[in-house]
This record gives sequence, C-alpha cells and structure tokens, in this order.
Amino acid sequence: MTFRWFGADDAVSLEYVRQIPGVTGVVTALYDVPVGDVWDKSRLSALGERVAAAGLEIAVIESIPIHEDIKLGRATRDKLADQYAQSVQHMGELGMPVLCYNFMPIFDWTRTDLAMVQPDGSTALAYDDEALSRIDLSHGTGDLPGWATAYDASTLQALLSAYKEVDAERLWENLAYFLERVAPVAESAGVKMAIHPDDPPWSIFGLPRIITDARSLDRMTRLVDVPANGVTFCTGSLGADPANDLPAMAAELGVRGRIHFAHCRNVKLTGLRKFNEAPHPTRFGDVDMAGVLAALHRTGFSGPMRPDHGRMIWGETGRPGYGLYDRALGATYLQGLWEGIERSA
Ligand code: DNO
Repeated sequence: MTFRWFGADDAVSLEYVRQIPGVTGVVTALYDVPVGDVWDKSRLSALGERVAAAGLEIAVIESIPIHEDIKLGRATRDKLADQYAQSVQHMGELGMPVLCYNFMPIFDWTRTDLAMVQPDGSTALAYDDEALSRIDLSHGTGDLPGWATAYDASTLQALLSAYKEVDAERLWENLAYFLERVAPVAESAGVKMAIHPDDPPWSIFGLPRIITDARSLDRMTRLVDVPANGVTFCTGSLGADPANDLPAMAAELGVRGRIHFAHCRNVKLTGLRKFNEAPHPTRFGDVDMAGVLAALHRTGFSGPMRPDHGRMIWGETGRPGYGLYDRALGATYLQGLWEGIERSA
C-alpha cells in the first residue's frame, strides 16, 4: 500500500504517512524540473534518501510529465523523448520500479468543483460537463478549478490551436512514436511504465483524449508489446464512464500482466458526464471496488496500490483531493478488503 506525497511542502508529512497502518511506499516526484528536462540522477537519489530516512521507500514516480511537443508530434520530439528516456534510465539505476505518466493534451485531471458540499458536511471534487462548457479559457487556465500547470492566455491559445491539427488518430501515432523510443529503455532499465487513463475519460475543450476504455487500454499496451509497457488502473477515471466494466477490464489487463499500479477511488455518477468523488468503499459510489480488487487478486497483481483522492473531512483543509484523513481511511479500507479476498480465496 502506498500514499502520494507532494514533497517537502506537502502539509501531509512523511512522518504522518508512515503512521497509516500498512503503508510502506510513497508515490512522489521532483516537482520543480521544467517539463522536458532530464531528471538529474543525484536529485532523484536525494529524494529517495529523504523518503528512506522516514522509514518508507519510493514505490512509484508519478509523474514525469510529457512535453506537449511530444504529444503534438513536433520536430523537437526526438530530443525530448531521448531526455525522457534518460530520466527513466536514472529511475532504473536507483531501483525506482514504477513510473506513472499520462498522455492527455494540455490538461491533466479536470474538475469543475473542488469542494462540493456533501450531505454529511464533507467536501468532494466534482465534474459536470455542462459547467465545463461554461469555463472561459480566453484568460488562460486561471478560471479552471485546481488546475496545476498555469498557462497564460496567449500560451494556452497557441497550444489549443496547435492541437487543431491533432485528432485522436494523430495522438495515437504520437503516443506510439514516444513509446517506441522510451518503452525499450524502461524494459531494460527495470522500470515499469504505467499510463494513467484520461480523467475524465472523454474529450474536453475539443481536445482528443484516447486512453478511456478497455479497447484503448488494450491498443496502448500493444503499441510496443513489452511487459514494461503497462497501465495505471485508475478506478475513478475509468469509472466515470458507466460503459466501462471495471472488474472485467482489470481481469483482462491483469491476466496479461500489464497493470503496474492501481489507483483506487470511487465516484458517484449523478447524470450524463456528471459525477462527484465518493468515499472509497463500494457502496458509496458506482465503482465496484470489491470486484476490481477481486479481479486484481485473481490475476496475481502484486504491484503498488494507492488510495486515490479523498474528500475533505473532519475540518481538514489543504490540497484538493489530497488531504490526509479520508485517504488514510481509504488505505485501511482497501487493505481490509484485500485481506478478506485473500482469506476467502
Ligand atoms: C490526479 C492524478 C493525476 C496523475 C497524472 C499522471 O490526482 O491521478 O494527476 O498523477 O495524470 O500523469
């Protein structure tokens, strides 16, 4: 069981993370490296030492962001892919086993409300496609709730117009081009690459999104058919589309040994392309968490798992989705569920 840690300025300290029963690994990154630059091996090593000093280990690097030029297929992509591969090589040399990354154009995970008040007084992240359509991007990313990478108006408009030339099939080609250069390096360096599904799993702001369902996950793992080319099975992202049968998808990918990391989060679907995040246990949302974990167990999954986003409860404030309390409850729930599955197997 692992827990995401945002580095030295995370309000949730490593010391607190260590006190969550059963959590042995952290999921973290170097947060200040400009996108595209090589991750310096000595800095990565220092990060590992810091985590080790707290009695934990780095289980996953999440994420080394992919430069937009790679996703756009621009000429600079060769150099950028080489630099990316170099960072992956450094991970391998330091024994950091899993890399979570995504291939979403411009925007990573996207919500329209970061603190939707729930009936019990807690707050949760929420998404509503209609509310998204009212977001004005002409001033840059400023109006977008919680978005981490800030773009000013002109940079964002230039990126959005560059993507007019990149439809879904083009994005697939660009993903293949990237993986052909990086996945073999990961394979030989002993690093498992785990693509994160698009969140939400449909096009937003007219941009293509391709990692959304069973077919696309299967297609992606076959672009470069090596074991290191795998997936982060994110129940919350994939679960936002009711057409996704999560236990079946976990079974299919799991049996092929391509699930390298599990993000466990529940979502409550409240309308068409509308949902809010929910407590982790199965009965609070539309994700069959018990079914997913059973499928992972059956297929011999032994990789890292983390409780994904939590609500804000007990008066906690902090980084949306990444407070301590609700995620810690998630970690213990997931371990209880796993223990039950193991016992009854
Ligand atoms: C959200 C996270 C994502 C994830 C990236 C991986 O909370 O799951 O931001 O880290 O998509 O690159």
